[in-house]
Amino acid sequence: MSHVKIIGPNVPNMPWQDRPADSRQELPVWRYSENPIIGRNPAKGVARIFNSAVIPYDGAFIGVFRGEQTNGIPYIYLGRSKDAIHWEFDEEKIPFKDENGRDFMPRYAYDPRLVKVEDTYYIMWCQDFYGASIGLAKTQDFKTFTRIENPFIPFNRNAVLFPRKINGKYRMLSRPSDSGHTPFGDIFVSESPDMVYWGRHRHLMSNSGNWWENVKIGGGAAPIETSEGWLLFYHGVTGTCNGYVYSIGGAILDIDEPSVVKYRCSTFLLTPEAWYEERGFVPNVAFPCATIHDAGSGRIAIYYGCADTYVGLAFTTADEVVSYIKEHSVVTETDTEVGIR
Ligand code: BMA
Repeated sequence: MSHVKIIGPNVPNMPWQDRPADSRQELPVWRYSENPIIGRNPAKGVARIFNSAVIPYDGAFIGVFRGEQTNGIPYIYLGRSKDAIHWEFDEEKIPFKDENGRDFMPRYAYDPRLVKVEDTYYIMWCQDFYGASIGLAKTQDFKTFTRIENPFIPFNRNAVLFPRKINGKYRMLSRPSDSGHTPFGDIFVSESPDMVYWGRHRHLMSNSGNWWENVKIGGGAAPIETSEGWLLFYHGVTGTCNGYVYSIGGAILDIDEPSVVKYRCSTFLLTPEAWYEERGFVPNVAFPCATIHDAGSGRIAIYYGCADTYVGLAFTTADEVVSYIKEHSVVTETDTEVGIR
């Protein structure tokens, strides 16, 4: 019996696996036993797929996938699946058009997110705009993809749209950064009346004193609306003598004023421990980009990039993860204030 309600559609055909009986894990999130769900060389001309986003569509599932081409340049590919575990990818890159109907192909495109607001699906990713910045496009049928103007100036990464308007406005998380492997970074939330003009920027949360997220943080999956507030899975990064380590964190944001953090988990929810998270092109990366969740059962499947090489799947329930976040919550002034100075 679920106490924390997910507000949204029922998706009874979502992927699911019960927590293994022999799990010694105290954390509320557990890995799919058949991970990684997408292995190396998954499509023609694509060496690796990771950091990708999926969504229920037309009784099945569709997704936007970061495909690292064999020339080393990342781009976004469309994939389809009946069970959200086994995926087939289009051979061609997503054919964006601009608003005048002209072909548009970013020089590179990575870490896409896919979010439905009302009857439109929005894709947001990182691309070159005289420096790394956010690219944005919309589609209603996954056949025509209209690129909308870049929402923010460089440098910025990790854009994540909320799945509904809040007080009549679109809201988007992003992480202002630098031109390289940014050694800092907080999450901000911006609003727009029309997906074109963005403003009323608010600070959401900073990197924290928690060791696992003490270098930078960035938005992950689109926030999930629940009876406790917006449930956000994000990534938190720490630095070691061998490079960055990316873990998955969790927070609950105020439903009407999402720049206010109600609860923020002081421990990670998942950190690189499995071979496919520890070993790959960039070791020790767990990078969440999407969830599929079912309001009826409260089940949540988290899609995350593993070691910049694979896609992994992990599970939790709204009840378990929200209670855990609340029990382990530590919030500071920069979390709980509205975030304008
Ligand atoms: C970040 C992004 C992610 C990547 C991560 C680890 O800066 O580029 O795409 O997963 O680094 O390499």
